[in-house]
Amino acid sequence: MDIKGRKDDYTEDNIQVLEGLEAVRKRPGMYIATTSSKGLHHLAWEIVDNAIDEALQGTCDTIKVIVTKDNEIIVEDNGRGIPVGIHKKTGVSTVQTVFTILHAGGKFGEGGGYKVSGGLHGVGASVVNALSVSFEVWVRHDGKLYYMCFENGGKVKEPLKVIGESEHTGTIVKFKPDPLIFTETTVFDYSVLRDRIQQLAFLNKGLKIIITDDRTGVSETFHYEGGLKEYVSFLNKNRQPIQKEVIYVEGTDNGIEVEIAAQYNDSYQPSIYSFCNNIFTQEGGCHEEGFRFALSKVINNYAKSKKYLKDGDDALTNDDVREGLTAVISIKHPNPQYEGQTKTKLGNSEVRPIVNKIFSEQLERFLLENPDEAKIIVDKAILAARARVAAKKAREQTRKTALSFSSLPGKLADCSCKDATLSEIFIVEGDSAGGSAKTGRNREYQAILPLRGKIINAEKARQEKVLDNQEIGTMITAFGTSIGPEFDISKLRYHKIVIMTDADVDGAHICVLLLTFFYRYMKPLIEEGHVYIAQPPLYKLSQGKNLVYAYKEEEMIKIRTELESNGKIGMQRYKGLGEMDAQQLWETTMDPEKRVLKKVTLEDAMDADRVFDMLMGKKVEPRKNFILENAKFVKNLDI
Ligand code: TSJ
Repeated sequence: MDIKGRKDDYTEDNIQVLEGLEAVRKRPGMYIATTSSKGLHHLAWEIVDNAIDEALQGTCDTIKVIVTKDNEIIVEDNGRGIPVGIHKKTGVSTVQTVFTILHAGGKFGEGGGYKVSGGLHGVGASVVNALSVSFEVWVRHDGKLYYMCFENGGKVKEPLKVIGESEHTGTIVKFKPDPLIFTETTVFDYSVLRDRIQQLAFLNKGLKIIITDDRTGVSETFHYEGGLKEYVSFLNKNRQPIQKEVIYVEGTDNGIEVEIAAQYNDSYQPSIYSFCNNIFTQEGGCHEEGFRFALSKVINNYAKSKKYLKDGDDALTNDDVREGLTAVISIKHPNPQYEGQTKTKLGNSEVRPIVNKIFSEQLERFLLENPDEAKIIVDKAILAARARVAAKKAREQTRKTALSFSSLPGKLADCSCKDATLSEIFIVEGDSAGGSAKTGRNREYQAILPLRGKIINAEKARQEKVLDNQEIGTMITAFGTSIGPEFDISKLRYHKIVIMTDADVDGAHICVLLLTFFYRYMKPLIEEGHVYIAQPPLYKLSQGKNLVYAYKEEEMIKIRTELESNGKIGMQRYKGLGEMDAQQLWETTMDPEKRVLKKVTLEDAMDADRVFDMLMGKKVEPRKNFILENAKFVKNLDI
């Protein structure tokens, strides 16, 4: 396009710009998927990711994130500052371009590096502007401090201008999400922000990220020189590592950066997390496949060469060598392709041989240089292989038994409805609550399974042990799906599985045990949204014949204050489900018209696994701290 042409188009471009941001406001779902709390947080990530991009260029080492008292977000970096000159294509400043043209964020500088961006895969800062009531930016560059601001969905309030001097460089963005768009909530959740920020600090070693919540005065700094190595130590914090050090591998091939950290612990489950460009690839993909392939190939070769595996022995499987392995795989790719149901599976096939080569070479060297560590790893895998054979027999036995009895467990009070899509099963803590639930339920479509005995920790025990557990066996039979490799969701007998436990620490513990079992043995139940947590009320308030239930403390205080003005009130704090009679349990917790259920997400279940040991109370201190800190998990349980 020649200069004249550009000039002629200029007004038209301008109209397009306005239409662009208007389109975002008309259909926010197209750009941020949801305007729920999750979408609200996406806005923060979009801005943070832009600052992280600058850090990935090596031009920034500190990022500050602030939540203001007014629920605005401020993100500040000490990078080069967004370019302030006139942008060739738009004829206005680059700053204005970034914030008013869709998809203009990131690589507008020539030969820019990775377009990173989490969650939304980089919709651009302009989308955040479009969905904000106010949006301000400060740029420090060339000794000057520049400022520009927008209002009401990206309308320029003040164009870019110099407002002072500056000795440093960097960018500051401050925005306030528009309550007209985010109708559900405009309140940022500190624990959501801090968890991801800590993860970003682990994934980008050396980068310092400081998060401050002005609403509470809390501030935390995350800065890991060890990066992924420290991430794996963190994940293994409540497990018992069986190796002295975390294995750490890095390399670059064809512009693809690979970083892997791994350490075995004494549990029987793998905890392997992979990322591409800082995005959690929940469904795995080519980087994970390359890693898995290398892991089993190298360990098998080593075991054979050292004669730990004899000539006639079966090779160790992928599962055998992954047992008890905590690992994080992080790659940086200039052109990632995401596939799968949730677009979180890395599809770039060229990544597979690259990760395989880098990890194979360095793992092999590690084993040769550390024969004691190597023996521990091989021994663990060989034990896993034996256990696998035993577990298969146990599963076959379980299936045969289930078939031969071909009847449902005695303590299950089944529903009469045979349509699984309409049926629900309540897993209830304790016999007395189980009794009330059986009496109070709608027996047409609600089944009750009371739990009596202890549920085994599926994280800590071998498969045969897990299957031996009475309570687990009963659940498997009741659900009808079988487990593990034989799991078949089409056989599921109830489309809602509702965990109903007391709203105390022991109840939370049982809940965690159940989630851990589902996560490890029946993951599709969670992935496909069949698992729920019931929310029993915490208080009953009464005034004459008037009864009101409160599910949270704030709610109770509010109701109490309102009722008190009318005279004397009675209040009961429920310590357990058992304190409610059948009618009350139905009304408050089971009646689909009135109850509140929390749908369990994969993240909830993953967290359950991580926080597990703290709840087990083996070490008193962490347990106490957990209960104090677990605002997030208990809140998840409460909602
Ligand atoms: F999201 C955002 F755009 F609002 C935003 C961008 C928010 C924050 C907090 C920081 C940033 C940002 C952008 N920090 N640093 C940059 N860097 C650039 O935009 C930049 C600077 C120089 C050059 C160059 O080629 O010289 C290129 C780029 C992309």
